[in-house]
Amino acid sequence: MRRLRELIIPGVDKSLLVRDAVKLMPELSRRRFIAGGASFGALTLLTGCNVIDSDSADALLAQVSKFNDAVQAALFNPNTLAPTYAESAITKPFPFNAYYALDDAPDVDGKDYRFEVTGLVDNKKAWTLDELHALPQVKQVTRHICVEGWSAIGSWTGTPLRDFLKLVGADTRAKYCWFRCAEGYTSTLDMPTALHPQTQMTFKFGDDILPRAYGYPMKIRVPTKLGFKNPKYVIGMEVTNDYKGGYWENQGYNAFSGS
Ligand SMILES: Nc1nc2c(c(=O)[nH]1)N[C@H]1C(S)=C(S)[C@@H](COP(=O)(O)O)O[C@H]1N2
Ligand SMILES: [Mo]
Repeated sequence: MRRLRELIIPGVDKSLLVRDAVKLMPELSRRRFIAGGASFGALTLLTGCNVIDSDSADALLAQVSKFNDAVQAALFNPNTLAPTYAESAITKPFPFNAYYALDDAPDVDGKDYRFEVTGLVDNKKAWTLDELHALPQVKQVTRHICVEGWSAIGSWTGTPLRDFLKLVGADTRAKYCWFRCAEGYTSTLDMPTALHPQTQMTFKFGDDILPRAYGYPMKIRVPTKLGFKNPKYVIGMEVTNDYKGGYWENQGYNAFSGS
């Protein structure tokens, strides 16, 4: 992934590209895109296209013409439910993605694993995997959208984060939930997104324990946010009023994907 904000694009007039894209968008997305300021940055984040020349500008327009209104609407408005799909729609194999190759992904030992809950919560505690697995779980089949230009449908099972926040006595008037991962990755969710009914502490992919590739032993699945706001190998959560950013947030990917 590269920084999108400061791209200089020879032969591409950004404002014309935005105007063309608006014309191609379905109704609901168009209204929300315009309400959001119709910026070039939002367009690249929405489509996942890095526009570097006129060919990639064409690719972006082709992408817009395939827009699924319901998916885009959920990304634009955190109060909307993300669409769910039949199990037959699950993408196989589901892609692995990180800022490194799969061989370098964290290999977390489930026996030693602890999920540390800190910050503005009544019950600060380090949870074992057995304790987490004992929580009530639900299955969701949703689409994961990565700004790098791919999307895929997956099946994730776990505990709604809002139920867990209630359980630990989190101050839900706080602004953020900040997540730390085993290899140092971090990400921030704004509290409304953390409390969204589909935001999940995920322990399974399909019917299997979450494989290493997808974040064993726990990821935070957020179908209303882009992929980078879905931290894997999560080892800590802090409820806080301080904006602590995150691995990609700090590199400029914060404009559209949520706080
Ligand atoms: N810990 C950690 N979580 C992460 C990342 C990462 O590099 N490290 N990459 C993010 C990005 S950009 C994407 S698209 C998804 C990919 O998840 P997947 O491997 O399950 O497809 O993980 C997100 N969460
Ligand atoms: Mo991503």
